[in-house]
Amino acid sequence: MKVPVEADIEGYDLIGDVHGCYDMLVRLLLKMGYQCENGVYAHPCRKVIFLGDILDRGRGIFDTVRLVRAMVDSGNAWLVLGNHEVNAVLFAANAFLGGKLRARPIRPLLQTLKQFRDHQEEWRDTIEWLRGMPLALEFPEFRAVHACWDQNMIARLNSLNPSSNLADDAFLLSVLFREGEAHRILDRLLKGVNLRLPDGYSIRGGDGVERSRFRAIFWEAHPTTYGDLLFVPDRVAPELRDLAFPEQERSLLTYYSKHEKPLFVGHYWRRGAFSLFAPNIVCLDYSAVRGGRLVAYRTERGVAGLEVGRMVSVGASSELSAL
Ligand SMILES: [Mn+2]
Repeated sequence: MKVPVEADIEGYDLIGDVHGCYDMLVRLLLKMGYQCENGVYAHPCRKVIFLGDILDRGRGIFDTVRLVRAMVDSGNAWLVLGNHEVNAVLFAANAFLGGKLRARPIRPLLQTLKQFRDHQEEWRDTIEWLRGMPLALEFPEFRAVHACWDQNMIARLNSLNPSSNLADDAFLLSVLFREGEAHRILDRLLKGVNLRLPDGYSIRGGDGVERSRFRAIFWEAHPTTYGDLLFVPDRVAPELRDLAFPEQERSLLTYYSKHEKPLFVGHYWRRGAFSLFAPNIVCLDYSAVRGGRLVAYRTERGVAGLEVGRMVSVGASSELSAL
């Protein structure tokens, strides 16, 4: 979805995966000069863009949803969907159809459903609201998507489903049934490039689980080895790093060139010191819900190029007294 120039906005504050960390979200907004008026956080000349995955995992999911909805509905924020929001919408659609379709992974969603248990009507309404939120946003000066901007997939999405959201029943059902290309498009935009490792190899995730698939980077112009494609090459056997990536799997990759507009993503559970993925790509998910930091990037109109110095963040409650 293309967003025109918003004349009264001097800059945007893009916020990574909140995952129900309501207290951190409030502190981050206050730190950036947003104020709560009539129940809505607002800034006189700035706007928030949530990069998805506001749901699941944290203790304050219910309050987070209310806060985000109030900001979006009053024109003080945008939200692009994350894989956790899509999961929730698919779960609801599946339940509506009698729960007979393909089972979806729902474990992280249980925390969300629990917090909405006494607010069933609001939950149903939230699902309908999420269906109207965009899967990707293109602003005049930058782009925002939950995990990966794949121009071919975005073009296919726009032709299959010009509204670029989940409002259309037929589109939603094709995602749910995993028919056609709809689910592949959503997987790419909301989960990134996930590829199979060669037989006999595995990679240990940040959660300690061994996996036979890996997340591939999408900002390398000419990757030739697995080492060129791995986010965390140090977690695999050295000989795998040097192993040639098979030519026939090259079509599964995508490349976001350095000449494209700056791109903001969440999703990747980053840790430690802030850094850019590439000169024009930054991930703002620093594992807030797992003891990390909730991070925002503050853009300024007319300033091209990304700088780590424009990232602001809050940590867990130990910083509470600092405010
Ligand atoms: Mn995610």
